[in-house]
Amino acid sequence: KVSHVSQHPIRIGIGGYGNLGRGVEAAIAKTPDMTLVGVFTRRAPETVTTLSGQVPVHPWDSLPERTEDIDVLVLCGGSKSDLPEQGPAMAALFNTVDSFDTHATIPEYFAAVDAPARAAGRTALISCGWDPGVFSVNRLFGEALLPDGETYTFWGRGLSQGHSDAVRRVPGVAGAVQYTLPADAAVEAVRAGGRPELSTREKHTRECFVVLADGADAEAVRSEIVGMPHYFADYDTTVNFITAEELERDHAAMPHGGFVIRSGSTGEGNSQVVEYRLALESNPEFTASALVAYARAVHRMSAAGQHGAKTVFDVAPGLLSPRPAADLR
Ligand code: API
Repeated sequence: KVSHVSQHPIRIGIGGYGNLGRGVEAAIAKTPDMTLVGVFTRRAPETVTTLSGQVPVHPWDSLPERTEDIDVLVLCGGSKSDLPEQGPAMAALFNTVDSFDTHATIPEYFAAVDAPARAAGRTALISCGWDPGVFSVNRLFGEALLPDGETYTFWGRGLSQGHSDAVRRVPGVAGAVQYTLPADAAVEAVRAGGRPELSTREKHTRECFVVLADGADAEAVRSEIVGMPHYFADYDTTVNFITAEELERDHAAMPHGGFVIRSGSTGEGNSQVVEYRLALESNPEFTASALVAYARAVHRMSAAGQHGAKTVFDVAPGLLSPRPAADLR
């Protein structure tokens, strides 16, 4: 804990306690200026064990009674079915941060969260994490600094939480993980300063490992996965069926990463390549680390009267730091 941090730590609530919720707990343990009020869960609270064992666990339905003791509620649910419901409802009660990551429907999700947040005088930062989130900011930097150029995002090889969650919600699926694989030759061509035109399908492939529920029809499950809009329809996807033991034994780690590359030119054609790279041993812990840094900014923006839905583009970088502005200067 450092001395220049305010004596009043930012009080954080965790909404939902899966991989991301655990990551938020771990991230808060490493921040000097935040304290964890509790975990809120739709499961029976006594069945939830937190990492530290020290965090109180409360029923989700008790959240409306806690509006005075939580500065920022970090929503840790999935984009497929949790956040579309929880995001707007919680933005009417709390300042929130979430990691809504269905890129194509971010505009409508923004609108759904913005109205209740404005009406309640709350600040709701949506679609934060690393992509969308930190990668989005790096794409913007690349495009603003090098207007004559192309932007490329490559993910993986790694385990996408969003896609894994979407597969787990397919009827007949008892467990699943999804790996995103970048097309290595395309990555190298872009790094070398090329500007190839690459379709969604040419940049990545997707590989699923699925445990079927008892009596489920493998072919029906496979076709529902590969045809899923936003998640798989635009990619070549392979689905491998495995046992629950294999899922646990071979797929417990959750690595991920990737690159944002802006390949551009300035002046009379000097090539300028900018790359931002992530190599992550734990995708959810890094996503949670981003959510926690942005929760600090949300707390400050709310105190400054900047209400409504926000995205990472609306957050000044200095607000992410626990260090005061004068110290940063
Ligand atoms: C992928 C990326 C992962 C982005 C990170 C995060 C996640 O296809 O692997 O769901 O893990 N869209 N949104």
